[in-house]
Amino acid sequence: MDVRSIREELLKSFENVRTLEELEALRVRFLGKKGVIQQGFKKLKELPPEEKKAMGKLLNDLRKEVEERLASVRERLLEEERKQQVERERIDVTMPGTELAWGSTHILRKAKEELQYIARKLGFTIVDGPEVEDDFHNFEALNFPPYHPSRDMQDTLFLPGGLLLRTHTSAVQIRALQRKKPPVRIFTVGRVYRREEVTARKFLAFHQAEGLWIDKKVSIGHLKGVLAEFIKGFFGPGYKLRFRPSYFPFVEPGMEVDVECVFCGGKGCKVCQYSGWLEILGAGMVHPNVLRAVGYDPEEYTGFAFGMGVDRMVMLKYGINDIRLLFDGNQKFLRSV
Ligand code: FA5
Repeated sequence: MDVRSIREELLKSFENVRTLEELEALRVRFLGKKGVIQQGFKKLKELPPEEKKAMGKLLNDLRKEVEERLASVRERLLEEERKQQVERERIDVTMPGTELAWGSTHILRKAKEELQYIARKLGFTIVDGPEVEDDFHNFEALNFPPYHPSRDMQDTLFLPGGLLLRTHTSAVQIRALQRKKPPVRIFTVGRVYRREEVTARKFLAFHQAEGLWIDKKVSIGHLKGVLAEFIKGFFGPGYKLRFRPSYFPFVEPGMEVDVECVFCGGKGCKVCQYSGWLEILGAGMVHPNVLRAVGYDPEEYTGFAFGMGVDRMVMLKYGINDIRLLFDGNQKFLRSV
């Protein structure tokens, strides 16, 4: 067996190795069970004893050398592969990035924030209330007697366990009055629910803003002043208000408030049905029965409350003729307002 020529062949083979697979093939060829070196060891027994020792040493040295070679070539190949990978995955930080679409505030949220800003400036505290209510807060304490036809004014969505989805933010009035001591001056904006047939002007989950001011000697004059400030703050200066008598069980006197048509400036157009006025809210002086229901003395305290239709106000402000557009999430529309 010519160990020297095996060694030469081996060294030459290592020079040509390009991949880890080729290296593995070489390892098998030289070091595997049926490999050249192993075969050499097998043939040792056939040699005369004086040659056996020298040949054994040669083969052992060769095996060691092969192992060292394999290790160093593997290291070289791995290093090359790492370099290629870095090259492949190189990032050009000067390339323009993927443009991310910016979100923006929905006009209903914007309106909510604007109304809250005006309310704060007028000294109201912003509060919140639950959307799942009980009969007491949504109706009874607001002077809607059980089985009274006034309850039909707001078609209600009932839940199991005597609960309901609040039909108006006036329920928050009762919670605030129960929690606080007079004077009470609170403002809330939130979602309310009614079993309505959806039309261009009516939705079944819409938004209201509610204000309540209870103190000694609060008059209807204060109510008019506060509403005028809200309208001016929200729509801009110059819009006239009109107060019309109306009925809500929880106020006396009750009224509905119209704003001069923002589309035609009061001249009369299709939107205001040629009346020059648009209804946006209900209001009135808090009924003595409501104050009594929460333990306030109506002889000592008076106050007013108002409830605005936020979606309707947004429609007027932005000239939107269908309430459904506010809830569709249509980006084309939302970007256009
Ligand atoms: C009320 O809900 C009373 N709680 C308002 C109130 C508060 C009166 C405090 C007195 C004192 P009304 O049902 O009219 O009232 O609703 C108030 C406003 O909500 C309406 O003027 C209108 O702008 C809006 N609104 C009512 N129903 C819908 C609906 N289905 N879709 C969109 N907006 C509505």
